[in-house]
Amino acid sequence: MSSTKITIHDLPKENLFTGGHTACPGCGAAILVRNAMKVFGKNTVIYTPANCLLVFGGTYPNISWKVPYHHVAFENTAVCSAGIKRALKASGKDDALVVGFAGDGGTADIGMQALSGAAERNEDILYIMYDNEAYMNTGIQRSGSTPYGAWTTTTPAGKVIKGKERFKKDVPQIMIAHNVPYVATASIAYPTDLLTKLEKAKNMKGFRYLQVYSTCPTGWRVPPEKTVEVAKKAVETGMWTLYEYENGKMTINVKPKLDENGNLAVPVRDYLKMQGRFRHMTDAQIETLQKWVNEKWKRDLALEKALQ
Ligand SMILES: Cc1ncc(C[n+]2csc(CCOP(=O)(O)OP(=O)(O)O)c2C)c(N)n1
Ligand code: SF4
Repeated sequence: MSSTKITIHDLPKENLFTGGHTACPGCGAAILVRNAMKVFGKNTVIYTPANCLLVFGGTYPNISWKVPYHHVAFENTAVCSAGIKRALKASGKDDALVVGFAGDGGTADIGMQALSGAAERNEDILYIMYDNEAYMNTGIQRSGSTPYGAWTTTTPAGKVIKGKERFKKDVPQIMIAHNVPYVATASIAYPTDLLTKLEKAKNMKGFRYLQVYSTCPTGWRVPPEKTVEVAKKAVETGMWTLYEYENGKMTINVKPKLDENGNLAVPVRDYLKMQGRFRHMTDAQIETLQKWVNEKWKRDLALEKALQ
């Protein structure tokens, strides 16, 4: 699975997602989209459903996109992107890249049916989920991608419950189960890994899925200047595994430090204490989450071994 590494120094100067947008300071989604557009270039058509990205970059007349961009409804990113690609193909413009950019709510929950259908048909599109782990645009409601224990406005931390009681839905594994050509996880804190994956996905045919860890300082109660630090800690603690699945083979790209027993060396507590959304968590809850992370890491390793 070798490919030429792309670093931020390889990117062109011109922004195809321009400054002046209204994302919060430190928004991971804005960092992702600006850099991704430099990889994709001008021959790109974008679809975004309702989400923060639509609001901060795509509300008329203050539009940041310098390429054609479409919005229809919240639940149909994959099918609208696929329709755009088919229309381009029919009009002799098959060389254009079509990218659907959706949040985790628009992907893991409401967009899942359209996503699954498009993946099963192997539509020729690149689908990117920027994962800020809640419905942020409408006021921080929990999604299927919100982690265990996190405070959101629909999983409050009070006497009855203390944050989300369910674990994070593993959407990349759901996409792998669709047997599509490319599935990868990435993070705004690992730019070379991210840009290399974007470049690779851009140049492939068929259905490609990327899920990118995108810090949300506002919804996570994190100072904006800690955006990248928090994202790095997610990988170091095993809360986020960086891997890619390409034509049936899986590779973990960054392996976190392990102790002498093969367990994750950096405790999940180090990640949680950086964020207000986890502040209320009890020792028992932290232990529950640590167990889940240890098991997830072992499962990721086993999958890598199985998919060689
Ligand atoms: C069918 C439908 N239901 C609900 C909404 C309201 N809505 C707009 S954006 C949004 C949240 C989007 O969350 P997510 O996809 O996680 O993206 P984020 O806002 O976090 O960027 C919701 C619920 C809508 N536009 N359409
Ligand atoms: S709420 Fe979060 S995802 Fe939305 S613009 Fe602000 S930082 Fe970005």
